[in-house]
Amino acid sequence: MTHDRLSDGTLRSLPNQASVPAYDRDDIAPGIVHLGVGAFHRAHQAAYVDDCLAAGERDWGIVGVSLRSADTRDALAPQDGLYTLAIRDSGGESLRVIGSIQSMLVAPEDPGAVLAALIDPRTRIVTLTITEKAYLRAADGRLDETHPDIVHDLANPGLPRTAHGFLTEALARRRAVGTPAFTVLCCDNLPANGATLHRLLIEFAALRDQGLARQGDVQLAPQGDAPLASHIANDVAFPSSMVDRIVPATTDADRTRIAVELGVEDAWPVMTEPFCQWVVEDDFPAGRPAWEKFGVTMVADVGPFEDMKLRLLNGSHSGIAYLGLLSGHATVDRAFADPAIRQFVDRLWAEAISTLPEDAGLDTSAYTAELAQRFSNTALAHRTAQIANDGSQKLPQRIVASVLECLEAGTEMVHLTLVVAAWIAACAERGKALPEAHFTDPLDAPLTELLSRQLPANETVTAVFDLAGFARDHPERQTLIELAAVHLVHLRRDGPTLAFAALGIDS
Ligand code: CS2
Repeated sequence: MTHDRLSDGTLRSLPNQASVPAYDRDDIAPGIVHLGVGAFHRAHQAAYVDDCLAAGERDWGIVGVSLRSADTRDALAPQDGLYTLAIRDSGGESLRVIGSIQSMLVAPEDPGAVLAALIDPRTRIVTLTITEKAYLRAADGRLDETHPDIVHDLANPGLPRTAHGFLTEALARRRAVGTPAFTVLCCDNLPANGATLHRLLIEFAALRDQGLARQGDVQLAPQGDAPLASHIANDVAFPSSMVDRIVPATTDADRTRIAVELGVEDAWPVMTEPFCQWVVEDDFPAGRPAWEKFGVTMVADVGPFEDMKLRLLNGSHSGIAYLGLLSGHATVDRAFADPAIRQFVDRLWAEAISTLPEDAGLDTSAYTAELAQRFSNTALAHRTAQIANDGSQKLPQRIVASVLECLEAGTEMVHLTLVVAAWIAACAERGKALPEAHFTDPLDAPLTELLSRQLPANETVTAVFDLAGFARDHPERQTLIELAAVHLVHLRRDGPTLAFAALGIDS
C-alpha cells in the first residue's frame, strides 16, 4: 500500500492516538542550531524543545545540521522536518510527531548556509550530538592538530568541515559585527563535555590566531583586539550536560509499522524508550527555553550525574555489547537476560559505584534498578553491534576512568577490566565468528593490522593501549594492562564462558 507523506499538510489527518504539534509551526523563529541531527537528537533535545514550543515559547525553533551525510535532510525535508517519535516498551507503543526541527542543512553541500545560520543573531544556542569521535582528540586528549579536517579548517576558515571550524568561524564573525556569542551546549557522552569542547575550541582558535598572525591577516583579529582564542575562553559559555535516552537504529520494519499506524509514510521515524533524562549546567547568558518546566534538571554542577551515567549506563552497555556479541546475543535485552551477563553487570556496577562521589546525592541503587528495567525492554531490540561501534572513543570515559580510580584507591576490581579485553576480543572476531565490519571504529585500520599479528595477550593489550592512548602516562597503566591481558587469555581460549568462570560466574 502506498501512503501520503507525513507533512504539515497531512498532520491534521493523523489518527487520534498519535500526538501532533498543536502550535503554529510558521510562527516559530529559529533560536537553536543543532549540529549532528541524528536519531538521538530527534529523540531527546528536539522532543524537549517541542514541549517548550507547545507551551507557547516562540523563539526556539531548531535548524538541524548534518556535518556529513544528507540522509536525514533527504528523509525529513519532504515532510517539512516532521517525524514520528515511537516510544516503546512491553506495554506497547505511543506515537508522537515532533515539530521543533524547522529546517535542515547539510554542511558539505553548503558550509556557507551553516555559517549563515550560526551567525544569525536569532541563534542563541548551538547544541551538539556529533558522537565522541568527532571531537578529534589526539591520544593525549588534546586537539588532533594533524587530523586532515582540522588542517583543512585552519587553512580554509570560510569553508569548514568540522564542528570546531564552524563554531570558531561563526564566533569570530559574530564578534566582528558585534553580535553577542551564542551558548554552546554539548550533548555528547563525554565527561565534562562542555568544558572539553571549550578547551578544544580554544586550542583550535589559538592555532587560527597563530596562522592569522603569520599571514598578517588583521581582518578578524583587529589591532588591539584580544585574539579569538581569548574571546572564546572568556566570553562564550559552554555549559556541560548529561543526556540519556536509549535510541536503537530504525529498521525498515519500524517504517512499515509506523506507516500503517499513522496512515501516512514517515521516511525516518525514531524509536525510543519511555525514559528520558537531561541534566544541564545552568549557564546560558544569551537565554534559553524554560526546559525545567518539562523535566530537564538545571544544576550548577553536572559532573556527578555525568560520571554516574557514563560509568553505570554506558559502561555496562559496552560490557553487554562486547560480551553479548561474543556470547551470540544480537540485542541488549537478550544479552541482559543471560544469567551470566546479568550477574557480571551487577558486579561491574558495584565496582563502578565505588568510584562515584558519596556526597553528591546520587541514588545509585535506584539508578541501577531502573537501568536493569531499561535494559530488559524487549520492545527496543537495541542491537549490541550498534553499541559496539567506536569502542576506542568510548571506553576511556566509560570503563578506563573507573578502573584507574579503583586502582588508585586500592579497591578490588576485576570486572571492569573484562570489558576492555572483551572489546579487543570482539574486534578480533570480526571476519571470523562475527561478520566483517559488524561494528566499526575510527582506529579500525591499525587495529585490524595489529590484531592479525596474533601477539601474546599481554603484548596485544599493550599495543592496543598505545594505539588508543588508554591510561596514557598513568602510573597504574601497567597493572591495568596485566589485568586485561589475563581476561584476554581466557576469552581467546574459550570465550566468555571461561572468562566468567574465572570470576566465579557460571554460564
Ligand atoms: C550507547 C549509548 O551506543 C552506545 O554507545 O551506550 O548510545 C546509550 O544508549 C545512550 O547514551 C543512552 O543515553
